Amino acid sequence: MQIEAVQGDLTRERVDAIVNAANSTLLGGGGVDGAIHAAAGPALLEECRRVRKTTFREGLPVGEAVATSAGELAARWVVHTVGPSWNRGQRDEAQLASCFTRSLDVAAEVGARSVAFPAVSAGAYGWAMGTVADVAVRTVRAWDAARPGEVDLVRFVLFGATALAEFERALGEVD
Ligand code: AR6
Repeated sequence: MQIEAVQGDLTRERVDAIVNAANSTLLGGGGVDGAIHAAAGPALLEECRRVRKTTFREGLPVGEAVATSAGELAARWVVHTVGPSWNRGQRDEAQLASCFTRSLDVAAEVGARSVAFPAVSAGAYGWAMGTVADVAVRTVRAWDAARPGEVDLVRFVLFGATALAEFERALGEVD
């Protein structure tokens, strides 16, 4: 698997699946979630509503993931995951790791071979970017080791230079 980090706007990624740092309602919000819904158009919200009515009536749990189609985005699927909120006291790295593991599980299930992630939980949810980068890189590598050949490319798409630097550092540190 190729794992890379770039600076950019996740909504413009031409990969099979982009991952949304959503909240449990799946009904949109600010940050990357708001940008994805704005770029995808109303079809995405419609499908999220359907997922809520059928599969996740109580909301999508923290650390879980679910795939929908991607509306008008260039990507084919949006994989929605809910990161833990540091600001609300959700400080378990295993929950954050689960977002990356479950997102890749779900992406592989729908047949995605290239997946782009944002820095889940590093915005409104308040986790330190360096921690998110470490957990993200470590977890994606472990997933690939467990399921080799299933996903060819994971790209971390970061909004700012500081975020990119943290992911580049994490990628450069072999554990
Ligand atoms: N492309 C790439 N990265 C982005 C983009 C973009 N278009 N927009 C923002 N980011 P956040 P969270 C970065 O807050 O911390 C929402 O309201 C951003 O700079 O989007 O998991 C949801 O509905 C930051 O580094 O996600 C939830 O309620 C990173 O994406 C809550 O926020 C994640 O920031 C989720 O909070």
